[in-house]
Amino acid sequence: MRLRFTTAGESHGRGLVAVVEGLPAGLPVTAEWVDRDLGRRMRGHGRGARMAIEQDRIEWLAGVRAGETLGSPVAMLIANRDWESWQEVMAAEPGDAPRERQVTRPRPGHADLAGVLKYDRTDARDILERASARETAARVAAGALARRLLDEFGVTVGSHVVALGGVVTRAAEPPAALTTADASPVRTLDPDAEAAMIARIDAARASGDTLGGIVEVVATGLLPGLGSHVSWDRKLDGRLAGMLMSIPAVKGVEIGLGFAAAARPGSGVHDPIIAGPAGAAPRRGSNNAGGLEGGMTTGEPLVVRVAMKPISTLMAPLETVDLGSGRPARAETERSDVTAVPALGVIAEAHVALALADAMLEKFGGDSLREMTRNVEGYRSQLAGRWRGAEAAR
Ligand code: EPS
Repeated sequence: MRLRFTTAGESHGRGLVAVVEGLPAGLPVTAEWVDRDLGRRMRGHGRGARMAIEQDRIEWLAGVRAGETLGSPVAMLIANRDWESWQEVMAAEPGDAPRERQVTRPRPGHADLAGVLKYDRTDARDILERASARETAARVAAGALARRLLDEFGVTVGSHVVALGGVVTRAAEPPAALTTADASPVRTLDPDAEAAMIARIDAARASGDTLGGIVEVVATGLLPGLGSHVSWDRKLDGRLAGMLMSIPAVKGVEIGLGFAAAARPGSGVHDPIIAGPAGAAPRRGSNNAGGLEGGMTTGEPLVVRVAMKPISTLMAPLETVDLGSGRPARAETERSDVTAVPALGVIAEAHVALALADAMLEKFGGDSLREMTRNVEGYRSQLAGRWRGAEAAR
């Protein structure tokens, strides 16, 4: 990987940290740019009380000077405002771990049980603090820097919700601009579905239940040939799917037609290659491939769908076992969200941006933005020259 990132931080600890390494020097960045995506992640009908407490924004810790990256690792801090109420429970220095806020009744579907067994903990808080989807704020901050790099090359990444709680949208045009879906409280482009989704969320909240759904991410402005067919770990579809499957509660990823392609004959799946005017690149008759063939971008929009299960903290809790007594119990009811599907779109965008920026850096390299730009321009003219050459040979 050319673009590496890691995060640290517990949900109710002091804050979250994101470290991004591999960005070229000279990339203009501002905290405002990163904060915009952090703000988008916090919204959405169905979020819980925590989002009214937090006001996620970054503080630069390293790697940026006078509004430009230095080529060194970029470190960002997102403070947890809620830390104020959790300082004692989450204190780092040695001492008796406070008994209040202990979690001993693991929630089915959460990391609680497997985590305490694996890490030999008695309090599932030691697990859930890190397993909490709060950590995705740091991923979104990292993704915002990747998006900034893509932006230099005309690549956009947007998303919208296509299903929530069983309500499915009518086939919609992919979002033309990043912010199109942001106007909707559930980040959907279908107004009828929007009303039905909101009603489902309100009903789920009333009955102590939670909801999952599906988001679609679309990236445009891509050059053909990002990723590679030559080795399994260089295929861009695998890299994208791996990243997207790492988002908490995600259970499925589809590219283009996805699972539906398996039921169609080849003639109904593959996108015809149609000759353009003399000297111009050919175009595709459709984009069922979702912008990827042979593990490489085709130059068509990248279309990826991500499915999220319902959040595992139910206010009407499921059956579990108390870790102390081994006896049957009702699962823990931590404050949580009814759904985070609208936020999932923003988080998935961040991962798609990170995967694409990584693939751009792999192909075009460069220690500075200027060097990378030169390399991109060189490839663009090489591609244009190919079709001009073909015209001459006609
Ligand atoms: C989460 C529980 C809730 C959510 C949280 C994820 O937090 P809390 O336990 O503080 O009420 O709000 O999401 C975020 C804090 C966030 O930033 O997305 C969980 O248990 O996963």
